[in-house]
Amino acid sequence: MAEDQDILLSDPFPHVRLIQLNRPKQLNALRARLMQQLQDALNAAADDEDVRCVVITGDDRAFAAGADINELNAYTMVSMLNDTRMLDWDAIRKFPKPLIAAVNGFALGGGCELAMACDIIVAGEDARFGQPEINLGLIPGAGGTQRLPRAVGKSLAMKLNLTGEAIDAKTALAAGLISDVVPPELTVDTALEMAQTIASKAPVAARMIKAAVLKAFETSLAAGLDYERRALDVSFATEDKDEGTAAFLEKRKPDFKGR
Ligand code: CO8
Repeated sequence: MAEDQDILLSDPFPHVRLIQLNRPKQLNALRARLMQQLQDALNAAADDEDVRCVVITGDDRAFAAGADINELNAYTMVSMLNDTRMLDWDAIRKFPKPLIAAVNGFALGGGCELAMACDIIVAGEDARFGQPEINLGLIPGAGGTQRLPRAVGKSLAMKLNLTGEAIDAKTALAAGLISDVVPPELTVDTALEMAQTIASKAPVAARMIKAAVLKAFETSLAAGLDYERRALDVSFATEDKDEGTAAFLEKRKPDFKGR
């Protein structure tokens, strides 16, 4: 039954998978079970050749209000050391296909980190992004001190992490944290439309572009440019490159197969 599932899966358009976090009463707090189901869903989407782009969303009130504080309350340092949840976060980090977060309402703590682990964030005007872990005597554990400064710079990242205060979607857009702000009722549709556009492009190239852009955050410019060049060389071995260039010259739409 749907209520038993912490996440809901659907394929609303060809090649597009929608993952909806499904703990509305708890503002989609990321309990271990939800994170495990999310990992399973992403692994399945990664293995499914038919899936070319994935959208993760919550509901009207919250994308996710962070880790489940009931679980955190019971945790000790030793249980944290033994916790396998980081494997779930690794599955998100290593997900090879384009991943879009469609955020309405609260994206706090682990919820903000989950959105930031996606490749693109589309937000409703009512979205709120923040890292309130400091209010719990904790620090972020899935990128709040690492991805946030890379996205918005040191000063705003420090402010959010040290004050625990959230920013609205307009501020997040101006800071470069997100790509689009839309009326809340259009957030998921906008993300799905973007996903369809991405899914209509060459899938192998899309994966390579994702990997290359992520490299930009992890390496020197020279090493990143070398990586990009090698990936470009490899893209010339794909059937999609033959199809894409031929379609342009024949003045028709390309039909990419992901090969
Ligand atoms: N965990 C558990 N339950 C939650 C959470 C949460 N994070 N957030 C909200 N809820 C529950 C509330 O307890 C409440 O339950 P009930 O109805 O049974 O009382 C229900 O959701 C609705 O919440 P509120 O009544 O509080 O709704 P409000 O609109 O008044 O407030 C807020 C909304 C401001 C979002 C408020 O709920 C809040 O501050 N939530 C906590 C936000 C937070 O501190 N998040 C950070 C958590 S720590 C974290 O994410 C660390 C990440 C580390 C990642 C790596 C892990 C291994």
